[in-house]
Amino acid sequence: MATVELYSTSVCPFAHRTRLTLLEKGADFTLTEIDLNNKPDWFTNISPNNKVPVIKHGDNRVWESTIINEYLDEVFPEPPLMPRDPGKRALARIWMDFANIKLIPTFYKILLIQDQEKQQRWIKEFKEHLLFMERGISQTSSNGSYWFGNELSLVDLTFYPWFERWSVLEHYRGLSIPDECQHLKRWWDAMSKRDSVQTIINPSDFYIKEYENYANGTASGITAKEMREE
Ligand SMILES: N[C@@H](CCC(=O)N[C@@H](CS)C(=O)NCC(=O)O)C(=O)O
Repeated sequence: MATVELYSTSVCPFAHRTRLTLLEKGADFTLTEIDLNNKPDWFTNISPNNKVPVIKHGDNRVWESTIINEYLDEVFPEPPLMPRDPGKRALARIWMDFANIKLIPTFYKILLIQDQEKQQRWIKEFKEHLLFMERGISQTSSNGSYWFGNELSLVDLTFYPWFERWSVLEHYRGLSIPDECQHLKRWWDAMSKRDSVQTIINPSDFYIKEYENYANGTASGITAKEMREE
């Protein structure tokens, strides 16, 4: 089978999802690091939305991290990272969609929006999302450590990168995980110990420095512009 060619940026949490999935699958891949502040001219020919991650695999080119992960789960079936039961598969997609349309935009708005009153509103909303996730995981995990119990799934890999970047929220906005979120804390702890996570983990200082321009509102990349919109 063809080797996966991944175009990635080490600070990018969306690309982080893809790298974790490839590691969990034990798939062969090459990684081309893209400097988002100085993208090579050829990058627009590879990435239709001018973003990382994107993969080339044989004749296929796939972008959008959630879609890439489902593609990888299909072409590298072992170990499976989606539940087999259709009801649970639907639930997995619901939570991945929640990550993309609710939790993650809120994470960025807390940093990018400088108006104090608005920022506080986003912080409140972010905490509500965490409590909603806590209720979700307490129902699906049946007391295992991962979203669907003892088996890792794409849902875990979809959420994890933003938790590795929690030091940014803590450093710039003083946020910590609400005490009520005991299942989420246990999940985060279990995720942090996985080999795939440990292989590519970055220290808190790295993220604090990299996200400084988000926290002071000066970030001007495509993603920052999109996430700033209210
Ligand atoms: N929805 C996309 C988001 C990808 C994304 O926003 N990537 C960022 C880096 S974290 C990017 O490449 N941005 C280009 C830019 O800011 O110029 C996905 O899930 O893959």
